[in-house]
Amino acid sequence: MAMKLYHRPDCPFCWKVRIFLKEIDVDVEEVTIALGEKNPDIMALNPNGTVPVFMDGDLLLWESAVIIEYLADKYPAAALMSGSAIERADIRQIHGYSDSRVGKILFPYIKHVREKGLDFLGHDTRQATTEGWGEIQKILSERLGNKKFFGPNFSAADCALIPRVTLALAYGLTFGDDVVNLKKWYRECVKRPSFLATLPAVLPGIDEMIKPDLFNI
Ligand SMILES: N[C@@H](CCC(=O)N[C@@H](CS)C(=O)NCC(=O)O)C(=O)O
Repeated sequence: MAMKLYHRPDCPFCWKVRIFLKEIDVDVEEVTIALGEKNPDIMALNPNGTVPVFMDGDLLLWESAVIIEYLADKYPAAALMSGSAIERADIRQIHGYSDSRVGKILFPYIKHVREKGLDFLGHDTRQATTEGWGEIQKILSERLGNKKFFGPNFSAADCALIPRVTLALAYGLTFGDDVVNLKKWYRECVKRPSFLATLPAVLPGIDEMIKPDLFNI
């Protein structure tokens, strides 16, 4: 039986899984959900009621990090979770940081801009986002050092971070001047076919499609 993915195109958890699926080059049937939609299949399949929801035959998974771990185990040749025990722990750590800390900092800002636009952004959200986003970039840039990617090669951690960073930029945040390593990493990532093939056609609250020059950083 084919694999099936319920997802929302702009959801960073779903987008991460879609990039991963492209990287391992497997076919998956996609069911697309709109922002705010309470899809009855998802409510029946996932006790948390969230996307992504993934099926592979009889297997049903509803946590994006678990989906990624499962696919990495099933398709080890793609080497998205490769390297020594230390390197693999590092990939998992950055993946977790992306899902938790990065998501937590960016979500209130993106939700606000999505619903009300930049003009009405309150002082507290602006300050928390500016400080948090600055700290995140610094930490990630330092973690990268001279490496091209967050793993020994392109990895699950990179899959997780690309949507987060792209959403931050698309909703109006910018890179700091001093995060040279992170900018270099991003320039590499946006060239990848897996990124280009999974870009959402539209982002809620943004009138136009994502502009290609967004990635000319
Ligand atoms: N821990 C979950 C989080 C997934 C999640 O929060 N998805 C959001 C979209 S980005 C969602 O479905 N929200 C709908 C809702 O909570 O009703 C995962 O990693 O899969």
